[in-house]
Amino acid sequence: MNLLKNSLKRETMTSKDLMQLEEKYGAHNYHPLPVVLARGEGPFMWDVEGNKYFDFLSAYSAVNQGHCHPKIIKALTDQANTLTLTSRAFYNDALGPYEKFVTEYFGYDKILPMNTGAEGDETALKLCRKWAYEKKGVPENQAKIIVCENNFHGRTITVISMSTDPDARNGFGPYTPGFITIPYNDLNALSDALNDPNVAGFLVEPIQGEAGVFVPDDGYLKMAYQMCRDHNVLFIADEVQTGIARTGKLLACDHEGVRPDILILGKALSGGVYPVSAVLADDDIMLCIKPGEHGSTFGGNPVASEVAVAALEVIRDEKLAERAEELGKIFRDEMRKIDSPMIELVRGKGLLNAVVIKPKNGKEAWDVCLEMAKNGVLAKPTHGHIIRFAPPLVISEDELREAIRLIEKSIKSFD
Ligand code: IF1
Repeated sequence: MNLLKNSLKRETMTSKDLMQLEEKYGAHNYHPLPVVLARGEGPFMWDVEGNKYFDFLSAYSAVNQGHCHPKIIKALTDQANTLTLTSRAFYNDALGPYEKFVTEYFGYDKILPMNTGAEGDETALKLCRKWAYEKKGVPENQAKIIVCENNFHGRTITVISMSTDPDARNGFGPYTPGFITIPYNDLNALSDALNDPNVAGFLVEPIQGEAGVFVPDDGYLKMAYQMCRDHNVLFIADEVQTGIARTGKLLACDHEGVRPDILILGKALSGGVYPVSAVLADDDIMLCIKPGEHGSTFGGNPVASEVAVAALEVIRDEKLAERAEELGKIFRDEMRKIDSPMIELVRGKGLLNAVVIKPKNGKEAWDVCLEMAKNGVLAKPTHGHIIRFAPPLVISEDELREAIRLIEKSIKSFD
């Protein structure tokens, strides 16, 4: 505890010292793996003692382009040395070019720039409600939005009002009204819910990330989109985690040829170097929001704009969607070959994958993750029995195969 009183010299501090600081001075809203990271490059990270790890979380799919990608870092530092923030009270010379670039890239009329994923979701909900009153003719304050059980859309009060996860929700009421919850991957339930004429939108993750990388049946998104269309209901895709090449296509909705009415992006939109999120829609919807009705101090700032353009160029130039598709197949094939009673199921799409762990002798997913960390692979358990595997998409095939060998060694150490 002396350490906490004396001057803090970061270079001389051990992992243990640094973990103690977080424990003492930080809120206890996380339970991290006991690894303290100090550097990252491509698919790798190093801890303060210099141990090297494969990153198989990618900051929950934010670092798709790899850690400290030189092109994105150059965009960040160049712009940071020039102009960082003006607010939207004035124009800036980076926002317009970014808006043109990003709308052409994803094929929408307009973008509304925000910072975090949760803000993107909040923005989409506001936009959907506004559209319902102005265009669909829903009576004032009656709009409803359909959401799915086991969703994850972030941490704000309204977003957790849509949640069915007790940890995310309990103790934070009262909740925002106006949501109808249906089971995920259930078209009959959607069909019933759509009969309510005040329904304005259907908000869905194309693959449920937090739920444990739950991939819906083939055709689910396409049918859901069609049903929404038939009822004049907006199909809103939260691609904060699944978007930007992670699942083997630019968007996970692309696997089924679905073009969402409202698209929410975040995380890898900046390659993980800066909080950048976005809501995309066509004029008919986006222009329902007028000046003064929504915004953010930081949204659309020059640094965010330049970083996002660079991050999206890297995705295209390095063909990261194609890589994710190919490497994802290898990952699932190789993981399914591992002969261990602890591997119950391997699922996923592209490089967004999960392994369902069957506990053995009291050892569960958390213990497997600790063992993997010891062997040089970082991944995080979710719901106690699932491990998510999502490396940066720039990982090479040889590196991926080496990581798989380390994962296999870790799991087999419990035999
Ligand atoms: C945390 C999970 C992942 C998201 C989708 C919006 C957001 C997220 C589909 C909000 C954020 C993160 C947040 C992170 C944990 C993480 C997560 F396990 F909780 F579910 F990725 F799988 N939509 N997901 O996945 O974005 O406001 O955080 O920028 O620690 O809460 P944000």
